[in-house]
Amino acid sequence: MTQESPAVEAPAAEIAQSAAQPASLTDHDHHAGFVAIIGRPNVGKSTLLNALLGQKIAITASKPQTTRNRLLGILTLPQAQIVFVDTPGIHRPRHKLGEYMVDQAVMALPDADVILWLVDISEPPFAEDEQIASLLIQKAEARPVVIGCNKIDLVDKATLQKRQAMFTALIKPALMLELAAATGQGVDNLAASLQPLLPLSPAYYPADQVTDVQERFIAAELVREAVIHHLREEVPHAVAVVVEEFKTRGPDMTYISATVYVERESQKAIVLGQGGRMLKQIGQQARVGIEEMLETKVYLELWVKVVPHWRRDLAYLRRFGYAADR
Ligand SMILES: Nc1nc2c(ncn2[C@@H]2O[C@H](COP(=O)(O)OP(=O)(O)OP(=O)(O)O)[C@@H](O)[C@H]2O)c(=O)[nH]1
Ligand SMILES: [Mg+2]
Repeated sequence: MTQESPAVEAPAAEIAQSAAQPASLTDHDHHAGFVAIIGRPNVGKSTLLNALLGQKIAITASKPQTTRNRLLGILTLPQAQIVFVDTPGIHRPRHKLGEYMVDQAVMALPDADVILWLVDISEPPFAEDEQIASLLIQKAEARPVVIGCNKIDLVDKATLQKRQAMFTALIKPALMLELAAATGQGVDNLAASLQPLLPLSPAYYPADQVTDVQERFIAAELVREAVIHHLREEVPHAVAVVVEEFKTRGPDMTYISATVYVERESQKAIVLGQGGRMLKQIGQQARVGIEEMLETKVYLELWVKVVPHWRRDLAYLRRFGYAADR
């Protein structure tokens, strides 16, 4: 990937700095590059990103279509910098939000040095997996495709091998690896195996930078994650969260005010719950996660508002960060 690519979301100064640093003699065996994590919804892409980094930057859930934006996870090792790109699950979109999500995933392909196709090996390939394989055959070009067989904790050896044959029948990978992102099994091995597939290059990002998004974005995501965990089926899909205020109040207190947007009055009533009890529980869960991230106490204020059909409304998609010009 070139350093001018728009998917390298480092501030211009950082790009200029790394461009100005030619690979020195000590860099001759340093690898750096971008690994796009692609897959259908719910296979464990975001869980893997967090496991690789040893910290939570991406929200996860047992329900599909959790991730909505591309998100970088920067893993700096002694001899490599692997920039992982978490992407929304590839699915058949039903509205503009879904189209944006799938676009985010597809757009990560040309910018990647390596494509990590993550599959859920506890299930046979879905129709979506077949579509992804065709997409990769079209778009991967010379990039190595690595198949990551996730959730090996859920299958026996014989099933694992049978399923691996089913996936490799769809596309011939450069490498196939087994892992369980949720337990950490095989995660270090995955990073070590990807390293030599990346180009020789100096690092793209400072060694202490872990992601390209701000704490404010992750805070909004943690509220959305709490909504997904507490509410069933359709409601989470209709939710967007905007952090309105994010203020440091003293050395050990952050004040955050956020709005939870839904599409219908009936959904607002569900998010609020009897006497506001559901919103309180959502707020409590989100607050704990945000406090862990910020390492301060957090005062979190949540509001709920209705915007009919926002998932089909470009102006609101833009406002919520779900438009191409994010
Ligand atoms: N048993 C098991 N569950 C896992 C593993 N990895 C992830 N999961 C679970 O799978 C579910 C989906 O995980 P996510 O990381 O949100 O999946 P995703 O691919 O990012 O999903 P989308 O963002 O919707 O595309 C969660 O309930 C995870 O805990 C694993 O190795 N083993
Ligand atoms: Mg995800």
